[in-house]
Amino acid sequence: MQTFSERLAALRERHAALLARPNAPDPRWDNGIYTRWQNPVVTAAHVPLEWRYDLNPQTNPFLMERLGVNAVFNPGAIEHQGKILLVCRVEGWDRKSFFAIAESENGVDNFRFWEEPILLPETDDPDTNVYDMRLTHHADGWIYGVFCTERKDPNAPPGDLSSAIAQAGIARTRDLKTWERLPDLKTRSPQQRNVVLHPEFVDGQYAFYTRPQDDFITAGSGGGIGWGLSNSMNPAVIEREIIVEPRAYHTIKELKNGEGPAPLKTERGWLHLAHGVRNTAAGLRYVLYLYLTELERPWVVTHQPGGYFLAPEFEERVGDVSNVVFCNGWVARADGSVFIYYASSDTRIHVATSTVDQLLDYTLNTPPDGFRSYASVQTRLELIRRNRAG
Ligand code: M1P
Repeated sequence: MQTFSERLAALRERHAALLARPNAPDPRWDNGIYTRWQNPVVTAAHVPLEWRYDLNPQTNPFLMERLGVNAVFNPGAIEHQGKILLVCRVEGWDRKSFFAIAESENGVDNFRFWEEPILLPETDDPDTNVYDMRLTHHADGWIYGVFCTERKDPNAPPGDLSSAIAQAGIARTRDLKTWERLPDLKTRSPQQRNVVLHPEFVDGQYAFYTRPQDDFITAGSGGGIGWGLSNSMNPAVIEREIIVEPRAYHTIKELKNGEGPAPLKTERGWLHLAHGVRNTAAGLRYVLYLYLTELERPWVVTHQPGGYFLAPEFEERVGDVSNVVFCNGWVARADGSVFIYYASSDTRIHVATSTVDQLLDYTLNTPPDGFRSYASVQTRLELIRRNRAG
């Protein structure tokens, strides 16, 4: 039997090997739109041993994991001082999520967590759970993190221990180390999730993409991705919310949709990444899609390719919540490359790489959804006949 120190040495060796593991494009994938990478970039196993094990042989002679981590997923992403930083959603064995930063030089491998997770300040109404931070480096100079804050529904009948209220929490930082908590966003909707701050002022105001919803899970009468303006971030209050990117019958976003990361500014407009959800006999299926909006009026959609941009593939299909891909972080670098950080099945984080040129080509030239099988065949026939005429 191994001694405490032998086991610890073996654990450290395995952990170091995982962190140092090089990544490479996945040879199973080639759609010309983006490159999938072989290995997940951050997983629960990447979390430092000091965060999970009591490393003292006196208090932990069996070298047990005392505070295990269940999953690491749905990261916000930013380029900061030349490095790629992911503000990961780390979920403990106790189901509580918290935020922790993992850093990489090249954005595709060697992600390492900073020494400690973020101890996010609470408001007067403490959050039960926080997750899915969207990072926005705003024109006002601050880096904002807008995230979901979840609390038990105070009006739930006795015995109902599942009903919850989701709202948008807001924090800001300049260095990603010190975080100032601001009041939660106020809107007229009973619940909000997937709220994202637009990077620029619009009509001199802060602008938000929202996702109004009737209850914790279903969007209900909340018709899709919304848009609203606020005079201030402290507090942020949206008086008027309009739906700018609606859900639609028999599409990938029939049941729900939600804005992903803050949109990227391109020559042709604001490029958006969102998720769409539909119901199936096997449960909800989450996929990612792109759309483009006007530069001056970021709430006006100009192009929307039909169907999905990225769906769960291979091992991505299985996890805590299977058949899900979700993205709330991407990074556009000065050389035109784009790193898309997406999570699969609420379990681990992957990267897909592309360029602004490729993503724009895809968004501008992929035919929109025709909403009927007949229209889909017509679109496909046009392609087939053009190719045959060659
Ligand atoms: O479980 C899939 C996703 O479900 C929620 O997204 P939405 O609000 O669009 O349904 C979020 O809780 C997200 O974290 C999760 O990945």
